[in-house]
Amino acid sequence: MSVDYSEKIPNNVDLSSDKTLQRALEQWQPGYVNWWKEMGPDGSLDFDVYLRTAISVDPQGWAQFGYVKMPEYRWGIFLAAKEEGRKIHFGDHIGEEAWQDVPGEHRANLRRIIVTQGDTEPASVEQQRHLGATAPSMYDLRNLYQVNVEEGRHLWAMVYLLHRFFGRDGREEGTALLERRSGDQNNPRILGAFNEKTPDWLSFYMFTYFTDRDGKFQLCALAESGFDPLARTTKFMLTEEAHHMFVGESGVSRVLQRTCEVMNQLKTDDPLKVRAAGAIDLPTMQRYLNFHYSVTIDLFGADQSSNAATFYSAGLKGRFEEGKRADDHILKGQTYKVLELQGDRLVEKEVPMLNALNEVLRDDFIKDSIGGVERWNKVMEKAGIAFRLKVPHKAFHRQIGALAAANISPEGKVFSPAEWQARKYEWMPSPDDRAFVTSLMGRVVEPGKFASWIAPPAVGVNRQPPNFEYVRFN
Ligand code: BYC
Repeated sequence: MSVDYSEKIPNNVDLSSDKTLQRALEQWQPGYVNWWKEMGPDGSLDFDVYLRTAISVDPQGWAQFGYVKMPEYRWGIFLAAKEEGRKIHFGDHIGEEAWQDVPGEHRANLRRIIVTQGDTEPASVEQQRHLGATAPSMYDLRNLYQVNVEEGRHLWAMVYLLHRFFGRDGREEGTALLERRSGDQNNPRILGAFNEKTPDWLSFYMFTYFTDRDGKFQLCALAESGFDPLARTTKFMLTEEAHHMFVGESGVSRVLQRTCEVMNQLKTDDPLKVRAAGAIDLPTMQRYLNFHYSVTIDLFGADQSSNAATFYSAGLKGRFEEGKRADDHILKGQTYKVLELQGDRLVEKEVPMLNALNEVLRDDFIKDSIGGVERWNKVMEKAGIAFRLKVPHKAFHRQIGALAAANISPEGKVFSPAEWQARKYEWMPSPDDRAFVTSLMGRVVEPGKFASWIAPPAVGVNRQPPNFEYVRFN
């Protein structure tokens, strides 16, 4: 499964044996590079960046590190190895051979899933494009660029599927993916969180912790797909996603570590004193967490969705770790609990599980997210500080699904719309919080130096020493 780098488009799918497809993708390629130059990391075209590139899709052998100018990064098409005799293992087609081509009756739904997934990838690059100007260190700058080039490759992964399996409309969707823009009034990205700004590095770490984790769960669900090429491409994408979540988890952890150092040095828990010392106070960390968590759990869609039921029963999108679950994998007649607002109370109600599969995946995500928040709390515990972070109630600040109409506090209490509005900046970053965080964002890019508000990482990328030159600015 090694990658052929002699081709214009590196790939492990024997692209040269399908000239029509190769030509179509080679025609899309310059548009992609133009998009990168216009919407990719600002002012970085000439930098040499210490990046990893896939050399094979085997778990051990895939990363190779070296200096690359990002517009010349070898984006390409990598599918995980084919599993011979693979069968569809959930839904109405359970037990049938996995599809190597798109079944006609599921074409529209599959295209929609692939386009939605593909749309998030360039969106995140657009959201992050100005962060290079305020990097807290050269190490962090390099990690940002690594995340960005890999999101670019994830777009390639989806565009390959569109071109290879969806003919003309697939090619049109491929073009449209380069035309929508994050936050654009007239032509926005498809999902809400991908039209929010990522204006500062705290937002970036929260985004890569929470929102890239939505990526993990959605990709895991798609890696179960009965449409084998989708399963194989998302399997490989997951190996890249892991690094993005690491950037988020370790980033937040380093911010907390620095804050705790300052609190202990000054023997204070007064947010204003912590801020005056150039660190980010813990209540502000909680408010950022509340915001990113709530916009991310919206990405799982409505709590009851006939689309979700169709995707599952048709064998297009499974559950997280579908293969490890001990039930009938058809789910007809089963139920699941979702929340509903009744008067001034949130109550649980049993609904058909097939319709609640967005909620099932959201709940799996929530469990996984909490794990990392507990690891963050260990930083405070070790420093002897009593403050603990926690994820807000799942009904807090929702815009999608039945709970969008409710006004819920992070503790899960129901408020009137006016009360909720009056208190929202206790719970989410206020303009003042954002201005403070922005004020800390000066650029620190000398090798081995770090901004005042973040601790250095425990180890360097690819075990490089602390003062390693990750980016050459030329
Ligand atoms: N914002 O029936 P519903 C990643 C729409 S992240 C705006 O619940 P469904 C990454 C919905 O489209 C992973 N609109 O929808 C992370 C529908 O619209 P229409 C991305 C929303 O289909 C970081 C309507 O509301 N991958 O990879 O069950 C960096 C009714 O909703 C939103 C995927 O999402 C929203 N948040 O569920 C880079 C996987 N939510 O048709 C990358 C593919 C829903 O009525 N996508 N709507 O106009 C899917 O599986 C599904 O499309 C969703 C939505 C789970 C997202």
